[in-house]
Amino acid sequence: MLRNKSYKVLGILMALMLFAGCGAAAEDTAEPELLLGFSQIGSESAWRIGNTRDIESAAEEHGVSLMFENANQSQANQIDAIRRFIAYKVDVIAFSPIVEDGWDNVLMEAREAGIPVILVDRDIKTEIDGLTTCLIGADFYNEGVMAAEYLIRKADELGLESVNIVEITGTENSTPMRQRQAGFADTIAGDERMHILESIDGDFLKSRGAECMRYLLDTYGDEIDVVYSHNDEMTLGALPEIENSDLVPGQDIIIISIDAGQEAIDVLKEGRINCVVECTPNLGDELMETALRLKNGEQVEAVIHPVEQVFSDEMDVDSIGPRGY
Ligand code: GZL
Repeated sequence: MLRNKSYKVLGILMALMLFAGCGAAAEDTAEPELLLGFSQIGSESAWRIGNTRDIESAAEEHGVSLMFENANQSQANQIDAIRRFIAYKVDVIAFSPIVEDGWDNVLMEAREAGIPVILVDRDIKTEIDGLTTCLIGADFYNEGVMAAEYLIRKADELGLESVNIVEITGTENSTPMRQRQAGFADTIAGDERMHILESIDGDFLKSRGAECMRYLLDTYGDEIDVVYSHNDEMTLGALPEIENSDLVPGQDIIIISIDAGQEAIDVLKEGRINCVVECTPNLGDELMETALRLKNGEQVEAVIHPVEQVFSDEMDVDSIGPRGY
């Protein structure tokens, strides 16, 4: 009797395993819940590389099938990628526009194809309503405000009566460049101590940051009290140029940067820069959750800003943990 019973149990167990296996197999071949086309600007900075990494891992975690294209800093490549996504009939298109202008035609094609578009990181300028459904990205204006508010506190602490500033900006006509510049300028506008000697386009690139700093040092020399740099890459490019001019960054010149990647936090801890405003690259989860809501016909918020903080020599910098980008 025992033997018969064990055969029956064995048969039931094998049937259950077979069913589970089929289920798993069926699950593996199930259509992905969402096919998302994403056009990334390029790989110009640690921030951008961190943003890409975060989007790819979020797609995996959310079971989203991701068509990812790197535009290598070219708007034309981004427009081509969006047209490929339309031809491929993806469910949702997302992209980080390298500059704000020149998107109307391709986004009208996406709208005619019935494919919703999410802006990631940066915004566009358009006179046509309804070309995009949502912007997921930092409040760059506020980043500029936080940078200027730090400088005003620093000038008060040092008792400075006049503050000469040089500004190394990000890519001209990009949202972070326009808004970081405006937020900073509007905040110092009422402070008669503050003078911007010159703003120069560093294109968010380390090499350009070095070139800009070399030009500014040749032009203004030790008149410079502050460098306001729109991202860490350009800041890290500028530092050796300052040191080669026998000036001590963080002491002879106040250095303010934006992004707060690991390298910038490391030089903040060394005292070579004074303030880094955070701009988180970790937008992947919001992107996937928003895209899934759109696929399911749900309403989404028009703008989603992550919460960001300021790291500076006003705090215990050794307490700042790993940044992950
Ligand atoms: C900001 C992002 C900027 C970063 C730069 O959200 O658009 O582009 O600040 C990056 O590092 O190149």
